Amino acid sequence: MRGSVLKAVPVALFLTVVTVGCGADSNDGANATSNDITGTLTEWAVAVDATTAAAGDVTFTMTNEGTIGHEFLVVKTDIAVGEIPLDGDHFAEPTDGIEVINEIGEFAKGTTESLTVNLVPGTYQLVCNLPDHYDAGMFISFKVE
Ligand SMILES: [Cu+2]
Repeated sequence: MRGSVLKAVPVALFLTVVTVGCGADSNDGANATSNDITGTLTEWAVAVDATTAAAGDVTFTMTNEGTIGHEFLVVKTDIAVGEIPLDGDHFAEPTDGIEVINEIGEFAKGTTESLTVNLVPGTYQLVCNLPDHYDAGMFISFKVE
């Protein structure tokens, strides 16, 4: 009995860290407006150098600076950032209330890919939807004016 309690403690701590680290502050310092955006994907965050764009073509040049593969989705939604309901370990595509505009499919660590999308005004999330990655904090809010 004593042994099983001790084994449970590290698991509980790990879950707490993951929950607290859910990317709430990952857009610090990125309030600029741009239609030519550079960003990174890491475990477990999406970061961009501008979080607002003007309506029209927006190019995202994303580098996977993590240690595993990641993908990059541009999602139009009014759902709060990080709160898209999951179907198991990721959100289903489609899910009510979200529109996946386009995506860069999973790409390897250390590589850079770009994606140009035509965006109308609204609120968006830039996310990775690989299993458990969104839940772990791979999302950031994005706005088009
Ligand atoms: Cu990912």
